Amino acid sequence: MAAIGVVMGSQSDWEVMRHAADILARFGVAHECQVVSAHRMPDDLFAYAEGAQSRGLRAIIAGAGGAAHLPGMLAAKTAVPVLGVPVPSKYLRGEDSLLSIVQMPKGIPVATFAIGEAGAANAALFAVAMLAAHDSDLRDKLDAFRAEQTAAARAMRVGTAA
Ligand code: RP5
Repeated sequence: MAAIGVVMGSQSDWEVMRHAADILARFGVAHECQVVSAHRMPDDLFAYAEGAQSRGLRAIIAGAGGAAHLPGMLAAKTAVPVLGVPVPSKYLRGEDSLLSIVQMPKGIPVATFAIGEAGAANAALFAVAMLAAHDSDLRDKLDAFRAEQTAAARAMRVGTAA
């Protein structure tokens, strides 16, 4: 049973959203990935949101570009936390996506992440952290992941040694 749903408005979003799936796979978190277009599949969007809680989803990572209403509409239809990922768009480079997702009116929150692959990966890391609050194995894996990053950063060298 999937704990995290990864949804996106189009197949063209996958290049970005696969970074969320990669992180979830790395942490061994059961997840599902699918296209649920808000404006082309509104009935599917409602069905997905309405079934999220009963199917055991603990969070939904939703990526979309342009007038990106997918995360907000999902959040409007389910109390399962929605993590929004602004996908870079063709003409406005994702600033439209970001503003569409982040500017939710008061009352229906969407946690919004950075534009593009960093946002997708961080949304997944955030979901892992949420699950890790009640899962010590996952917390250990998250600590190890961060320790690895710290070691890699400490090993960075620039310029020429004197
Ligand atoms: C949005 O429109 C999708 O999330 C995607 O980012 C964008 C373009 O979709 P396609 O025209 O590539 O299907 O709904």
